[in-house]
Amino acid sequence: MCGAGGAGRLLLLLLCGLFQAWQRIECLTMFLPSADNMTITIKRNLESSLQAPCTICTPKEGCKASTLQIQPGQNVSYNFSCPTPEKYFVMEIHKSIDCISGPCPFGAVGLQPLGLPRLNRTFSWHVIAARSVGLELSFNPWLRQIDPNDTCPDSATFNVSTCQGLKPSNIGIFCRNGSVSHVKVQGGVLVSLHLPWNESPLQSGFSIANRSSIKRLCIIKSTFKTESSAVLSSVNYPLGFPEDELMTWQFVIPPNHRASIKFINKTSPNCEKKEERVEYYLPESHNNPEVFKLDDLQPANIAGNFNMSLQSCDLDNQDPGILHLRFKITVQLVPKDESKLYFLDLSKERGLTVTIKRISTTFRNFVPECLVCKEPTECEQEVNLTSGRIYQLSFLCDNLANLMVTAEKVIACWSPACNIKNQDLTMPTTLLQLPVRLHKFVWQLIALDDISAEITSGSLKLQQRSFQGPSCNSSYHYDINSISREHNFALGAFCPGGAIERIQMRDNVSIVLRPTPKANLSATFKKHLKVTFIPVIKEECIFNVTPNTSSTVYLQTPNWDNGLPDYVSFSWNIIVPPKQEAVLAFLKDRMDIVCETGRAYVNIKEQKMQGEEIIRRDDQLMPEPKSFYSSFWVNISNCKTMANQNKLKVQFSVTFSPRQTDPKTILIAAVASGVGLLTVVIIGVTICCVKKKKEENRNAMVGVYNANVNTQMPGQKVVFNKGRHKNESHIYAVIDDNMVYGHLLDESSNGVMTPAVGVYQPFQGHMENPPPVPSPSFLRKRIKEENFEDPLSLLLRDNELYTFAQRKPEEPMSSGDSGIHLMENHNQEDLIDSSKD
Ligand SMILES: *[C@@H]1O[C@H](CO)[C@@H](O)[C@H](O)[C@H]1NC(C)=O
Ligand SMILES: *[C@@H]1O[C@H](CO)[C@@H](O)[C@H](O)[C@H]1NC(C)=O
Ligand SMILES: *[C@@H]1O[C@H](CO)[C@@H](O)[C@H](O)[C@H]1NC(C)=O
Ligand SMILES: *[C@@H]1O[C@H](CO)[C@@H](O)[C@H](O)[C@H]1NC(C)=O
Ligand SMILES: *[C@@H]1O[C@H](CO)[C@@H](O)[C@H](O)[C@H]1NC(C)=O
Ligand SMILES: *[C@@H]1O[C@H](CO)[C@@H](O)[C@H](O)[C@H]1NC(C)=O
Ligand SMILES: *[C@@H]1O[C@H](CO)[C@@H](O)[C@H](O)[C@H]1NC(C)=O
Ligand SMILES: *[C@@H]1O[C@H](CO)[C@@H](O)[C@H](O)[C@H]1NC(C)=O
Ligand SMILES: *[C@@H]1O[C@H](CO)[C@@H](O)[C@H](O)[C@H]1NC(C)=O
Ligand SMILES: *[C@@H]1O[C@H](CO)[C@@H](O)[C@H](O)[C@H]1NC(C)=O
Ligand SMILES: *[C@@H]1O[C@H](CO)[C@@H](O)[C@H](O)[C@H]1NC(C)=O
Ligand SMILES: *[C@H]1O[C@@H](CO)[C@H](O)[C@@H](O)[C@@H]1NC(C)=O
Repeated sequence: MCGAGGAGRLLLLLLCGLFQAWQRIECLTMFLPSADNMTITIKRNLESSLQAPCTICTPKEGCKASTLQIQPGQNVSYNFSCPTPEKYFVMEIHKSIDCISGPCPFGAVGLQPLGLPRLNRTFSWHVIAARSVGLELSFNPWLRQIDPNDTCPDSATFNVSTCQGLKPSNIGIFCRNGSVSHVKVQGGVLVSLHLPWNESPLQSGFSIANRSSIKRLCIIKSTFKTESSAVLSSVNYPLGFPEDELMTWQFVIPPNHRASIKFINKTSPNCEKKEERVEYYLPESHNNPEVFKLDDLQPANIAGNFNMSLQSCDLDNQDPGILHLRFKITVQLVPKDESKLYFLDLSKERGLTVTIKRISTTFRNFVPECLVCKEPTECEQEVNLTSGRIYQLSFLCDNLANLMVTAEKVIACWSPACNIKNQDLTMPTTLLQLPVRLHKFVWQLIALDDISAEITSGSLKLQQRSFQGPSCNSSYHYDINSISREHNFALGAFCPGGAIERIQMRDNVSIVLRPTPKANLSATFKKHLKVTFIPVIKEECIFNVTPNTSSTVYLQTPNWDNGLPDYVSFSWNIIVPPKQEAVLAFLKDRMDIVCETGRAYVNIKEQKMQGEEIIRRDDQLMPEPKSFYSSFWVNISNCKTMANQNKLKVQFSVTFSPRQTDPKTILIAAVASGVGLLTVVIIGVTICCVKKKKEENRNAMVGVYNANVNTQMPGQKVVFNKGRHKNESHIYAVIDDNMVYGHLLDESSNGVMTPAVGVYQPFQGHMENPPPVPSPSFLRKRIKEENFEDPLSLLLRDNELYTFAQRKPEEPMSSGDSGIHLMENHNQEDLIDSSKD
C-alpha cells in the first residue's frame, strides 16, 4: 500500500493523567497504523538543541527526551514541558509509497495524520516506482522555483527530487505562487513540503498520476496565463546537472503573448563525448528541434507553446567541470504595433554603426522585456547595426520610450587623396523614422596628422550656446570636441541659427548631435553642416563668424565647464562689417584666477595700421566696453593656474549696429583705392586657439596673433593683401549689405581667387579655399589613434601625391594686418614681469 489513504481516524488524542509526581502533564497520544508506512520524528531544531528550556515528556521516561520517533504501528503518549514547543521543536512526517509491490494510490495527496502538534513540520513522500514508469505531479496552486538558499515569503516550501540513479537529483525548490503546474519524473520521486507551525492545511496541494515513460530525467511544465516571468534552473542547480542526462521544460503561452528566453547563469562542463546543448521545439519553425549552444543568443518573441531541453554530455573523468543553467522566461502581451516592420536602410552608408538599446528598467513586479528584433525570433536588448545592409526591425517592447538609438559615423581621411569635400553631415532618413528616440548621433572626423577638418555651416550658421545671450531654442544642438592623444577639449555646444559660419580644427573632431527629448527630428533636422578635409592648420581651431547686422554675438572661451586648459591661447578675429560699429564688452571686470607659472593676458588689437592695442594681465582690470569701426582681434592666453583655484573663463559680447558716417567720403575713398569689391566679403570672427608649446612656458607667451594665419576669408588672400597693402582698410564702408554677405567663397572658378600657395594636387577641390598655411617646420608629428583603419586608405597611402601648401618667401605675409607679430613685444614685457616677480 502506498497511498495517502485516511490515517486521521487512527490518531487518538487522550489525557494520560499524572506521570510525574509533582507535575500534572496532560498527554497527547499519537498512533500510526502500520499500513500507512509513516514515520514521525519530533526533534529539537538545531539552534535550540543545546540549552533548550523545553523537553518532551513521556510516561515512561518523564520530561527528558529531546527527540521522539514514532514508527508505523506504534501508539505513543507524549507532551511538552513548556507551553510553546513550536519555538524549539520541529517535526518530520515521512511516508513511503511503494508502487512496485502494490498498486499506487494515485490522486490528491492529503496531509495526514490529523491533529499533529503545532510545530514546524516537513512532510515528505517517497514514491518508489519502476524505472520505466512515469509519474506526474500536478500542483495547485502552481509553483515558483527559487534558489536553494532562498526562502518563500509564506515559509511553505516544496522540494522535489527524483530518485533515478544512485543518489537523488534535486529538481528544485519551489514556493506556492508561480507558473510551474506540473513536474514529470520517472522511476520514483521524493517530494517534501515544509509548513510553518501555524498553518495546518488539509491538502498538500499536489496530486500524483502515473504516466508512460517520459524518457528523460524530468519535465517541468510552466503554464502562463498573463504577462509574467519565471526563473527556472537545471536539476541540481547550482551544482552540476547529471552526466549524459536530458531534461525538458514545456511552456504554455496564452494567445496574443510572446515569450523570450534569457540565460542568467550558465557553466559548461568538460565533455568527453557529445556536447552539451539546448534544443527548442518552436511554433512555426521548420527546423525543429532548433539546437543552440549555451553561449548563443536564445530565442525571443516566441508566439505559442514551445519546449526547451537541456542535454548534457559524457563528462571527462579527470576534470568534469559542471553544467548548470539558470534562465528567465518572460511572457508579455504582444505590443500594439508588434507586427509592424521598420526598415532601416544603411546600405548606402559607410562607417556608420547604429545601436538600439534599452535605457533603464524601472522596478515593477513584472518587468516586460524590451527587445529589438533583427529577425522574427532574434531579439536582443541591445543591437548594433552596421552600414552596408537594410535591416527589417521589429520591437518586442511594451513601451518604446524605454529604447533609445545612438549612432556613430566615422568619416575618415587616411590620405590627402581622400577627396572628402563639402560632405554633408546627414543622418539616414529611415533612422529618423524609427519609432525609437534618437539619443545622439556622433560624427567622428578622423584624419592623418597632416590633414585637418573644416566644418562649414552654410545657410543656418551656428550659435555658441552661452550663459549670456539667447538660449538655443532649436530641437537639437551639436557638441563639438577636439580630440587628440595629447589633450581633448570641448569647444562648446552649438545650435543652428547664429553667426558662426565655419570651424576649422587641427586635430580629430567629434560632432555630437543631441536632440531635445521631444524633438521630432524627421521634421526639424536640416542638414546644414558640411565637412571638408584640408591641409593641416597650425592652430587648434579657427572659427569664422559672420554676424548679422544689428545683432549681438555672445562668445565665451571653449571648455567652459572646466575652464581653459593651462598654457593655451585663443584668438577671436572679429571683423566688423562695413557701415557697422562693433561694441566689445566683457562680462566680468576681472579674470579671477591665480597664476602659478606665467601670466594670463587679454589682448585686443585693431586690424589696421597704427591700430589701437589694449593689453590686460590677470592682475589687472578687464577692458571697459569699447567701440570698434574696423576689424579687431581679441586674444586670451592662459597661464598655468594654481591647482584647486578658479580656472580661466571669459565671456564677452560684440554688439553690431549701423554706424553713423558720411557715405560720400567713404565712397570716394573706396573708389580711390581701386580695390576689387570682393574683399569685402570678409565679415567674420575668427577664433584661433593656439596651444602653447611647453618650452615656451617660461616666457608665458601671450598675444599670439596668429602670425601666419590669414585674417581674411580663405580664398581672398591675393586680393585682400593687395588691399591691405594699400592701407585702405576702410574701403569696406562702401559696400552694400548684399555684398557684405556675398557667398563668393564658394565660387572657386573665379580667377581672382587663386591662392598664393604651392602645389597641392590631391586637394584639388580645395585650392580656392586654402586654410591658413603653416610652415612645414611647424607641422609637428602628431600621434593619432589608428583604430579606424580604412582598407581603402591603405591603397592610397602609398600613393601620396601632394606637397604642402607653402607661402612664397617673397610674399609679405605679416606686413599687412592679416598677421601681426606681437610675440616679441609681449615676450619682452613678460620678461620684465618675471623679473619683478
Ligand atoms: C514501507 O516503507 C518501506 C521503506 O521505507 C518499504 O520498504 C516498504 O515497502 C513500504 N511498505 C509499503 C506498504 O508501502
Ligand atoms: C493508544 O494508547 C492509549 C493509552 O495509552 C489507548 O487509550 C488507546 O486506545 C490506544 N490506541 C490504539 C489504537 O491502540
Ligand atoms: C519555524 O519556522 C519559522 C519560519 O517559518 C522559523 O522562524 C522558526 O525558527 C521555526 N521554528 C523552529 C523551532 O525551527
Ligand atoms: C547557498 O548557501 C551555501 C552555504 O550557505 C553556499 O555555499 C552556496 O554558495 C549558496 N548558493 C548560492 C547559489 O547562493
Ligand atoms: C531537498 O531534498 C533533497 C532530497 O531529500 C535534499 O537532499 C535537499 O537537501 C533538500 N533541499 C532543501 C533545500 O531542503
Ligand atoms: C501569491 O500571489 C498572490 C497574488 O499574486 C498574492 O496575493 C499572494 O500573497 C501570493 N502568495 C504567496 C505565498 O506568495
Ligand atoms: C496507471 O496505473 C493504472 C493502475 O494503477 C494502470 O492501469 C495504468 O495502466 C497505469 N498507466 C500508465 C500509463 O502506466
Ligand atoms: C548567477 O548570476 C548572478 C547574476 O547574473 C550572480 O549574481 C550569481 O552569483 C550567479 N550565481 C551563480 C551560482 O553563478
Ligand atoms: C516538444 O514539442 C514538440 C513539438 O510540439 C513535441 O513533438 C515534443 O514531444 C515535445 N517534447 C516534450 C518533451 O514535451
Ligand atoms: C555594440 O557596440 C558597442 C560598442 O562597440 C559595444 O560596447 C557593445 O557591446 C555592442 N553590443 C552588442 C550587443 O554587440
Ligand atoms: C527661436 O528663436 C528665434 C529667435 O531667437 C526665433 O526667430 C524662432 O522663431 C525661435 N524658434 C522657435 C522654434 O521657438
Ligand atoms: C500538553 O497537551 C496540550 C493539549 O492537550 C495541553 O494543552 C498542554 O497543557 C499540555 N502540556 C502540559 C505541560 O501539560
